[in-house]
Amino acid sequence: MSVFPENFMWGGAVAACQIEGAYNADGRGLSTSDIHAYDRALNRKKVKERGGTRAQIEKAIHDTEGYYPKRYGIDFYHTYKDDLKLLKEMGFRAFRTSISWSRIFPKGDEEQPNEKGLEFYDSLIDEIIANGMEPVITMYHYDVPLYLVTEYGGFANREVVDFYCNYAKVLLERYKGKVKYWIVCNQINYVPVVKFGSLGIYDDQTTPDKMEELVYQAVHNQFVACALVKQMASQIDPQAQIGTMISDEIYYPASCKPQDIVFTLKKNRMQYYFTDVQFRGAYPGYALRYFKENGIDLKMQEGDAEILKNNTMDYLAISYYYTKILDAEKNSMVPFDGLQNPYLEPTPWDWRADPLGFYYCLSEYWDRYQKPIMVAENGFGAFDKLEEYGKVHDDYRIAFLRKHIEQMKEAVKDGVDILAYLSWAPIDMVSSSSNEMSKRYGYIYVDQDDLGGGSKKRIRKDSFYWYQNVIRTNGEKL
Ligand code: BGP
Repeated sequence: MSVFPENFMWGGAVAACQIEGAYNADGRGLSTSDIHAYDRALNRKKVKERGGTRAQIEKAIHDTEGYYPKRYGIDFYHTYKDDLKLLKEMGFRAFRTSISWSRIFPKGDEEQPNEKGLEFYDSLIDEIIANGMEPVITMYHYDVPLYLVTEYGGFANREVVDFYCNYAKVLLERYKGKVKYWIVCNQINYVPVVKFGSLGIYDDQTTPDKMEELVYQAVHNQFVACALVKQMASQIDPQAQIGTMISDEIYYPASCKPQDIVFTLKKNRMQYYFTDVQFRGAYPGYALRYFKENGIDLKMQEGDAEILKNNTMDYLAISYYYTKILDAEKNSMVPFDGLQNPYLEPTPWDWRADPLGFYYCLSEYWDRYQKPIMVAENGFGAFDKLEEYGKVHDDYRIAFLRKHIEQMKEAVKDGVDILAYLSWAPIDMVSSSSNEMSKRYGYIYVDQDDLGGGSKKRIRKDSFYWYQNVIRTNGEKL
């Protein structure tokens, strides 16, 4: 008998902006994901920074010199039927992807959606279901329509909440009865870092001393937007499950010094802040104090508190990759400022893999909210080698995933309600942070290089057969 329930959703997760390509097909508008380029002039050594100033963004829109990997992805827009067949071959029970907001509303502020864009997702979602998988759909994943950024200033502008809700309404109505699991926003707690990709805030939108306030204002607007989506979903499709998503960023104290312990507690709370608001329905006292002491004055509209209170999320989606440690003397309260844990092995990108930390975080989130948890991402980015005889021996990836699934099993034994394990990413595609193809996560190798060259052929790695067996045995044979 398996520890996992019969209906446990084994599968994988991807994002539109890293996989689809076809950035200008069928009326799609540009989004925040489309302007991170390799600088050809610098011999592809440097990846241009995410976002930038307004002038840099305008320049990127018209640039013909750089290579923009996320505009091309792995061309999933045209290959999804064959790619999904490979996932079916592994026995996938669920598949998470996102909808590209600017395919549906190319500029973001139109009243009517782009029918051509919707038709693509009609077909993609039908195909996911026809291949025996439950679709898990992220409403947007680091790809705000660029026009909403340059013309409105992204989520910092309350008007964008209306545009987002209009977009979400179209999705909920169109996919009612087909999509049960929605994720309102990718990694909502990560927005202070990806403020451009996720919130649509650019570098010179305000003065540096006011940036933190602007970001938290945009986060507030996003909380309201998510709660309004929940409210709409209960009316449009009562079966729909609306989840929020965080990237696990729980820290360990670097020592047992009480100063480190309390500093870590405070910093972890500023991570829990996102889920505390979205599951408990109100701003926690520690966050209000932090805002007050740091000169952050949030503009809340009348009725916001009520909306947040009455529309908390149904489930928690998490991504989990690594843990970090904190030293009260060396670190600050700035988000994601931590140290590498000397007890853990570095991965090729110096993310410290920590399977026990996975058990720790699943337990923490379950203990805190008692809401179902969906593992929406977990995976190992590596430089894979395609052998001359057409094989990829990725035993390191198998070892990583095995150890993490073992720890997830421990949490299930404790009674943690885990809905799904969706590993990141079942097929190689453009990496989110580095913009490279060479940071690979897949069970399926894609023969494509950082500048888009290669045969694009799909090749089953060793991990493909391993994961197939994991699913076949419902997690018993690791
Ligand atoms: C998460 C993102 C994904 C993703 C993954 C791996 O934060 O939600 O989009 O790609 O991290 O990150 P990377 O591709 O930078 O290695």
